[in-house]
Amino acid sequence: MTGKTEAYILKEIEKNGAIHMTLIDPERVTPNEALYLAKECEMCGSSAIMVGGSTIVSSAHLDLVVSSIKNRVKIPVILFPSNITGLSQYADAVWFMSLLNSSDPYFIIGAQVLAAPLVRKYGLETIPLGYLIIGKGGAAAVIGKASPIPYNKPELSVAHALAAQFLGMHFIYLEGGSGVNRPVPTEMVRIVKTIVDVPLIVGGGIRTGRQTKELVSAGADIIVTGTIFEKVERKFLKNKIFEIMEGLKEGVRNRHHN
Ligand code: 1GP
Repeated sequence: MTGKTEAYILKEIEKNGAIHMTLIDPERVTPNEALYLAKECEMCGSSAIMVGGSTIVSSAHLDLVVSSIKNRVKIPVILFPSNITGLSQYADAVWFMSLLNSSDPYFIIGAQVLAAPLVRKYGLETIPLGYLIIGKGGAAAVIGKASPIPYNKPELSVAHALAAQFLGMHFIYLEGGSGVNRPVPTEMVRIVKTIVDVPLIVGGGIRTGRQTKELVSAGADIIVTGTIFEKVERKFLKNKIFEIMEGLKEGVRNRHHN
């Protein structure tokens, strides 16, 4: 069954060719800072706010961050949990995700079993997501005990993504790792997109409009950025968001020319 947030995401992709989501790590911001960032991103055309990080120290703080965004921003807030502590009843939906290349069953199905009753109690919309860590993978690779897929082995990404699709997952996320120096290779995105039917999310280490353009023109349906908006000075934030959004639009236009 497709919930309201998922239907909105699919419609946005259909309408725009590709969309952007902003990732906010609740551990790195106050509720006010999160709200400021979410409002700026909404104004500049981001389609949703994702909230999550590799470590969640306080569930109470996560609740404050999510509810402060929810109160003032119209685009959906989607949880991006690294563990059962990443849930909040105030969000619109949760990426109900399995780390496909973890060597620890906890991150493939264990955490999901523990989280499911709470997700139901909170009435959160679940969006099934196959999550795949590529290359170095940053903190997510360490926490999730991933066997990262080498950059030059796109066929391994294809095999994992296809398995996720056959298991019924609605989206595939190619994760380069938050704050890494090198995003997922465009060639890998291109090959996965050619073979896999479900929408493709790409994130990790994306800092420029140019990188966004290349990944979108290779076939990424959703681009996620987090670190770059946290790091840029406030006076340059709007420019940076516009740069990413422009790259996204150019990438879509580029697809039609290829
Ligand atoms: C991390 O893919 C996301 O899970 C975003 O990465 O923080 O590098 O933008 P960045």
